[in-house]
Amino acid sequence: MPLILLLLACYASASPRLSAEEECLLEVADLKRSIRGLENQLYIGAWKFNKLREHGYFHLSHRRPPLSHNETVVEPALLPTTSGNLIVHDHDCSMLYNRLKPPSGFYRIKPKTVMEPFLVYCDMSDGGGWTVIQQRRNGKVDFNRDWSAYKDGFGNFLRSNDEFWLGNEHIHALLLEGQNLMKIDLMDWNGERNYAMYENFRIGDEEDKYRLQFGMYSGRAGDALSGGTDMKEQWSASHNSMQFSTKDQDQDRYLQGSCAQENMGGWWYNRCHAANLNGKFYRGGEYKGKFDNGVVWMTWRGLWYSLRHTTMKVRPLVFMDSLGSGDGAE
Ligand SMILES: [Ca+2]
Repeated sequence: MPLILLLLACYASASPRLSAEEECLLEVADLKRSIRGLENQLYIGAWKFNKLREHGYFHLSHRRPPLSHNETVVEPALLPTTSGNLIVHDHDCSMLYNRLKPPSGFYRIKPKTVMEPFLVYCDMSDGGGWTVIQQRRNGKVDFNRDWSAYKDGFGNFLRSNDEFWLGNEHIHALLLEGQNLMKIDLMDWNGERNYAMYENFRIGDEEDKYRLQFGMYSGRAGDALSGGTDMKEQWSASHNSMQFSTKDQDQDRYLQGSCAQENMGGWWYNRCHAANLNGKFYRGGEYKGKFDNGVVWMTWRGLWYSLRHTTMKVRPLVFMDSLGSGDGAE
């Protein structure tokens, strides 16, 4: 480790006089600044590498000098998804955005100190700083999965249009502290977009079966998570304070059967739903069937229309992208 050697050399050569000690401290501060600079370069390098894998090409702004005869080409190692020796600072994508303002893409975050870092998609558009917990795009990923799959997360974490569920353990950790804002972006099969936002979206731990809590709604797609505007609908379909259910764990309020089995996804089912974003992916929008099990947001396109794109993304309620930007604040 060159840094340790430099520090040792610095202390070994220091005379007992105070000025030398101060000189050493200055040098250490300089080294710390260099480390931060190198870490920033590492992030940007990791992003470039991801882009390269995604698109198969990448335009480097500075051309690498040609290799000399005795130099060998070193193949880049694949980025580890859950462990490794990269330093992860950021609790979520908003912290990363404030620190480096990188483009949208997959990055590793670490919401709690006692937690392995994990890969998330950061949406750095739409004001920036969004951590994405769910994405539907093309129906390639099966969302009709069991408890342990929803607990740990599933899907693909490589390309911007990949489908995934971040995992209830990760989502719980991500939303544990502070006040946040959940934004749900929707798109129908005509390309029309809509959205709903909820303040203080959070879920309980596994012991409480990842129970959902959320606050005030705003947006244009309607408050489907509260079950709609009708009292009767809300009684049967509000998702607030519901526990999570999957096909193998029924925590819903529908006594005669399993909402998760009928609606083919893991969700905070009541009796059963007015929103079913993890439901079955139907091409074309309108669908027929025994159950209203499509990718549904009832208050916008109704129960018998399955949406084409959905994104569930979260960031702190008070988000100021001017804070901490630039050279990496402490
Ligand atoms: Ca049931």
